[in-house]
Amino acid sequence: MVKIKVAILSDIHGNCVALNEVIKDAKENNVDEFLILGDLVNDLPFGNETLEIVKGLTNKVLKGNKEQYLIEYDTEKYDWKNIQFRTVKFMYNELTRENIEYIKTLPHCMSVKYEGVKFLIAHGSPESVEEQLHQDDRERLNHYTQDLDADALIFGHTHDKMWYEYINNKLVLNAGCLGVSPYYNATAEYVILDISNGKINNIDLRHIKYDLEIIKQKIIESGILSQEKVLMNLSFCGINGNGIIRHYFFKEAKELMLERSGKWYKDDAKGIFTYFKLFDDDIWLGLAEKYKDYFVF
Ligand SMILES: [Mn+2]
Repeated sequence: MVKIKVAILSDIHGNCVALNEVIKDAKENNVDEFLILGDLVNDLPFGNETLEIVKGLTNKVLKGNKEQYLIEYDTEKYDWKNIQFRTVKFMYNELTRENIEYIKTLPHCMSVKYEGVKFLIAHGSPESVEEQLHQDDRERLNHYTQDLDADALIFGHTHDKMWYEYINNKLVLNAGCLGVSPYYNATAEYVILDISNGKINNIDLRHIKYDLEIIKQKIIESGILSQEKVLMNLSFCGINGNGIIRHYFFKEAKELMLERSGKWYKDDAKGIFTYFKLFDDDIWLGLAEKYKDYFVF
């Protein structure tokens, strides 16, 4: 009987420090194969470093919405003035041409099969790189599993804690968030599946510690802080246990936009505004002032 161990890594978000710790743990656990579910780059500024690791690990890699921003920016060169968009521009300028071309080749979902078990993997959902599937979205989860031509549907994107259950006899697994999980201090989430004889025999939801101080120094050295500090601070809140601050910030920004304009987000940006949700600069900076005690940069 052949046994295989498959590691599922989702939402790295440029956290190459966490990624290296996860790979080390996976190898110690005799993982044979890696699946990587998108949002490889963006929020943390270590894009090329992260992509080099990813490319060396596997070719079973999906794009996420964060890659989609860069792909569309490369095609359209939007002239967005918003402060909020500066981190995407920074990443676009940081990435090598080879890496921009690489992310353009990535699919948003993929079928894979190991030892007779068929998986459909996606970043958001099988239909969209941006759709969020939470565990309480019963109607959508039923929709995606009732005629699913696979034994398992696996995705990430929501940054919910890892979860799984069987729906319509299919395994539905959210692989959590490796790079910026908002629920823990400096802890990466990923999943190892044990597969043999046409069955998934074990689902191991793993939590791996990494060194926050190394990331902090790397952020300072990256130069991103001279371009934009607010999103960087919010991302850091997302990894140092203050994820709730990031949550409040975006919730309040949406409410202030709604009050002002009748819409949650600015809608004058072209193309990727459907993915990339923009707020007015004064709302963005006002909230940064409000939450500055939680910001480290
Ligand atoms: Mn995403």
